[in-house]
Amino acid sequence: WLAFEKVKLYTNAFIVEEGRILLGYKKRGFGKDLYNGFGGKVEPQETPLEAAVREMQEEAGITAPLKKCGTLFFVCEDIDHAFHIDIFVADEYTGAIIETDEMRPGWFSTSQGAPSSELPPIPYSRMWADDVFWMPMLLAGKPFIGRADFVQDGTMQKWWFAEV
Ligand code: 6OG
Repeated sequence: WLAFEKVKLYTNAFIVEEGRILLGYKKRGFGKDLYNGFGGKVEPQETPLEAAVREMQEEAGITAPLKKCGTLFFVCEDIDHAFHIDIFVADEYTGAIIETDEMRPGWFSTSQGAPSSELPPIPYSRMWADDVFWMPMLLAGKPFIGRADFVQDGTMQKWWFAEV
């Protein structure tokens, strides 16, 4: 496992409803050109839940009754801090989904390979390499935890994920 010196708190949040999941195409910053949930850094005065709700509003324009469903820990060789990411999910939301400077939201089918769905399948090949390991647990409503270490070229070198 890679060593790290500091840890920073982040959030990542998803809407999952009626056989579909809302992902955002990241237009800038860390994880640019990848699909992900909505989220970012937890500010010093807020709880992870408060940060998750705020980031969902800022990046997708919607308000959701988010619930924590997982905890992830990432270490990147070229970044001096490790990422502790609380993962949240909601099965409803209010407001209208909007594209922002940071994210282009889109719906994807949660039933992999269902030919009847008009939505595209979850685009794992254009997501962080860890996502395929824990996304099935998120979709199944099972709480999860895990760690992944990424080397300089972005390859996931070592990982461990489990239901809790
Ligand atoms: P901002 O830079 O937008 O926050 N994030 C990761 N998500 C996954 N699935 N895998 C990773 O492996 C990640 N590293 C960071 C946390 C960054 C957003 O990206 C997530 C935040 O939601 C390394 O403020």
